[in-house]
Amino acid sequence: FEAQEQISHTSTKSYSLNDWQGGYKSLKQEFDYWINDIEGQIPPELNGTLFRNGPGLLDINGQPIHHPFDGDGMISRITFSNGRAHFRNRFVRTAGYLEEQKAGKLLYRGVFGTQKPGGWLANAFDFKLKNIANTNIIYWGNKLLALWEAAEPHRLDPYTLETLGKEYFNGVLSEGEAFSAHPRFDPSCEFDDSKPCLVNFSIKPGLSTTFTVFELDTTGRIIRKHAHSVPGFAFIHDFAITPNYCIFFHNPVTFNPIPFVLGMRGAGECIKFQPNQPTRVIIIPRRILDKGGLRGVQILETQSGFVFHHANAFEQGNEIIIDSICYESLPEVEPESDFRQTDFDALKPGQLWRFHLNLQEQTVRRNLLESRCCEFPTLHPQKIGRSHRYLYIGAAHAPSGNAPLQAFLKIDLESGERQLWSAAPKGFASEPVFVPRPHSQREDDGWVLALVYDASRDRSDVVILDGRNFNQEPIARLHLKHHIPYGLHGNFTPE
Ligand code: 3ON
Ligand code: FE
Repeated sequence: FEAQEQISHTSTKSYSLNDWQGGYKSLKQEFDYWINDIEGQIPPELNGTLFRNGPGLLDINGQPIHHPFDGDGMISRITFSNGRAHFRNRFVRTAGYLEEQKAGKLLYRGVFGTQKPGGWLANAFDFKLKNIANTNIIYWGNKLLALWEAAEPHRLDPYTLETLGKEYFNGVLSEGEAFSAHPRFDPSCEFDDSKPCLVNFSIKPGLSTTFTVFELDTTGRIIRKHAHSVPGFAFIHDFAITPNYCIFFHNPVTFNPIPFVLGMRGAGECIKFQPNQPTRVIIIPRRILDKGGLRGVQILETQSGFVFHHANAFEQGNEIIIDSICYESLPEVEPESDFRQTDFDALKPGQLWRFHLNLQEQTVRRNLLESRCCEFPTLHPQKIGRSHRYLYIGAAHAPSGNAPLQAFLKIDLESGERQLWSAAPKGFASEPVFVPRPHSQREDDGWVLALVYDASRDRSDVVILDGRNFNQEPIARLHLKHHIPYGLHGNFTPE
């Protein structure tokens, strides 16, 4: 036992917890400037805007929040234009953000355990949700929308990032109705003369769960909406699409609302992973010929596991193939724990798996594609719903074990080749976004854009990596004047 302890003490890590923690501080200031501190050169053909969303505040006027997923949404906008780049960030002026900033204190409980001061008595029977608009940001149908999966989108001005109000898509969404933070962009929709469309969903949890699927045309109009009810409580953060199907992973979890009701835990802290129950894969046809009901919906079973994010799915013969980041288990968010003290070694890593869903035999077969700890997969936008050769993913520096993201990994599914660029020991990674080079043919011909927190300077960089030569030093590294707290998702809008 003593020998073992010594090994774990002397083993060198690619990061220090103290450096990692630096990326989870609030950024209260809103900036607006041309980026002048640049290493390398911004490709002149890279024109457009990278929008990013994520928690901007990790405290409300000094009162720490319990989990980063409870942080108020802050949008960053990096616009590339003829070799130059401009930065701007703005908080989404949600009703809750404005109220709390005015009061100078926490007024809302968060889903992931943030509680109002005053103990459980001050929190019991308070079911109000603060729509924090912190998870994703998309530009679709001439609208810039900040998304949070449990409520409606907020619309922002794409240039100033001013909050314009909540978006109901001409009354198709009702007050408070959810619109998930993980829409998928179908580059060529078979039902709409091969025009692009946006597919999204919402989850209404309960004893049974209602899945609603939305499809929006290029003008931003909701042109298809259908709902399906499935037995059991579900926590579903993401999904995947193919030309004909939506695929959801119904993770094996149970929900005990009592500690939430009594003010002792956030709703998200009442979710318990069930390692001995199967994952159910729910396949909903995108076009329901028979209106409503469970008709056409297929449910397959596979091993237990927890999936937040899917990389992509496609149809092949009788199968749907789907690549997803799967965790062997999901730790509960505990009221007494502090995410700032995360013991990475005690947690299971997310790993990339391929699932073959056989619709004929109604079976699922899975195989591990990548054992390195990874999260936030992305790919060429034209490959969404189609078979893909390359994936780009945020990854740990070390090839095994669980650790914070410090690198980016390119996976070539055809040759098996891997390319990795690591920002360790002082750099911490986030979601990569792939931007195709204009008029390119090859699937990996483009750039990968990402924010990297640099603990050595306590600031963040925008890195531009070459999609083809991914293990080389970045083409450009844009040094921002400040840090950006570790974020969630974003998208690139070409000029
Ligand atoms: O009954 C409950 C009601 C409710 C409103 C059920 C419930 C818990 C599902 C729910 C709300 C869920 C929400 C609001 C979920 C929000 C999730 C979120 C903001 C982010 C998820 C991120 C996932 C991952 C994998 C993040 C990884 C981050 C890193 C690797 C750090 O850099
Ligand atoms: Fe996500």
